[in-house]
Amino acid sequence: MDFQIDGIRLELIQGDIAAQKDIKAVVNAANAELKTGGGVAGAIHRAAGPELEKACRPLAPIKPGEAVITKAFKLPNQYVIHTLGPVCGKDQPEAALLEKSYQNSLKLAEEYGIKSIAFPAISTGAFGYPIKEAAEISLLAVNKLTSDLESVKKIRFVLYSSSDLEVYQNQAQKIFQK
Ligand code: AR6
Repeated sequence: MDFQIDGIRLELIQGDIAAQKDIKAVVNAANAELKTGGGVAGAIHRAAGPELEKACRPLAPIKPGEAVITKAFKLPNQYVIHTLGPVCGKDQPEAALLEKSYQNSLKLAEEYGIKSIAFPAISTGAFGYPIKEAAEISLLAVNKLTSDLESVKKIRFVLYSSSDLEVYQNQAQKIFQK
């Protein structure tokens, strides 16, 4: 499902964040140490190869809501933007921190002149954020920023399951089709 907002194309798809060939920067749902892990971080580091962890070392640790950027090595992209989402029920205020993760990732994309960026559903796996709330926060974060974006022309959300995609589609229809 696609939307057009302030000249930005917003795409919602089901897929693997490590297989987004036509996208300049993919976002990693990272851990504070920027090491490989499970879920998104595992998929991204496996596909990028060990050089990615080496490149991350001098940038770690990061705090919830922060984002840093590296090259993408063997991934089919140019950059990886690593952000640490909040652990639900632990890092407070969690909604604001999750919003920050999206804002800071988009800010970095702008700084690097990146035209297309793909996000996973940050914090909704190991970090336990409910998908419906997380979908709303992430889509509203994008909605707030679209008018300020100059480089970024395409924002893709890559959802792992069909049920997560459905939740995102429902939230996006509420937010963007008023
Ligand atoms: N592509 C797209 N989405 C995926 C993929 C994939 N390959 N794999 C999982 N998801 P998570 P978090 C979905 O746990 O909650 C890591 O171990 C998944 O279904 O990757 O921010 C790190 O090392 C879920 O909806 O990220 C951290 O310690 C979403 O991506 C911690 O987990 C996020 O799941 C970060 O936890």
